Parts: sequence; C-alpha cells; structure tokens
Amino acid sequence: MKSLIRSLALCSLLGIAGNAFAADKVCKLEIAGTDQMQFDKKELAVAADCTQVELTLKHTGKLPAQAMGHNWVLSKASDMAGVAADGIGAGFASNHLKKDDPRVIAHTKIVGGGQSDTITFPTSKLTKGEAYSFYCTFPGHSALMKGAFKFN
Ligand SMILES: [Cu+2]
Repeated sequence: MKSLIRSLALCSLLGIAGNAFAADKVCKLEIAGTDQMQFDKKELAVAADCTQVELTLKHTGKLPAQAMGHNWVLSKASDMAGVAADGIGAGFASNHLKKDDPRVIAHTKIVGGGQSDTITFPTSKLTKGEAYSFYCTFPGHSALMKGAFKFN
C-alpha cells in the first residue's frame, strides 16, 4: 500500500513537470502571400499539445500594400464571410478588420511586397476539432486567399 501511494505521488509530480514543459510549447507556422493574390498553403495545422502559435506571414511579391496587400486572419469557418464583409468598410488603416471584432481569433497586419509580420497567439482560444478558416480580408481577396486551419 505504501509503495502504491509513493508511485501515485511520483506520477503526479511527473505530471506537473510535464505540464510545465507543455506550457512552453510554441509551434511555428509560415505562410506566404503573392502578387497573384494567393497564399502558398491551403491548409495549416497545429497539434493539440501546442500552447502557443507563432505565425509569420510573408509577402513574397513586389506590389505595394495599398494595391496588393495581404493579412492573415483566423476565425471559425462559419465567421469568415461576415468578418471579410465587415473588413471592407473598416478601411486599410484598420487592416481591413472591424475594430475589436470578437469573431477574429488572431490576425496579422496588412503587408505589402517584401514585408512580413509575425504574431503569437495562445491555443487556449481554440477548441479541438472545431472548423477554423484563415483568410485575407483585403477587399476581394478572401474568395481566393483562404484555407483550413486545423487544431487537433
Ligand atoms: Cu490579400
């Protein structure tokens, strides 16, 4: 009985240590936008044991942000159309996103050719197995610039 208690205590100690390590797991993602109004990826995935996501959006084209700007926006798939529609009226200076839009889980700023932006967000904002989409809210772009984001 004593040894059982001892091994249970050891297990819980290891459990705590394991959680401490897991708390620091930053998973990195990269995606590029082009002058042809495309992302280079149709799907991004993050494993459920990642606690933070560090995402870098790079614009590999040459066109300026006002002409062919791209951002990277994450929301539930079902919120994409509404977020993109409201982003049109929000204007360029607001990264074509409605101010403090609660549907937006994470987003970069709009970048132009040769520029990049890196953001970090916690996966505590995500639910395992939920259908998420990423897209660009520059007017007209989300029809082509979109993909699935998986957390599982
Ligand atoms: Cu775009």
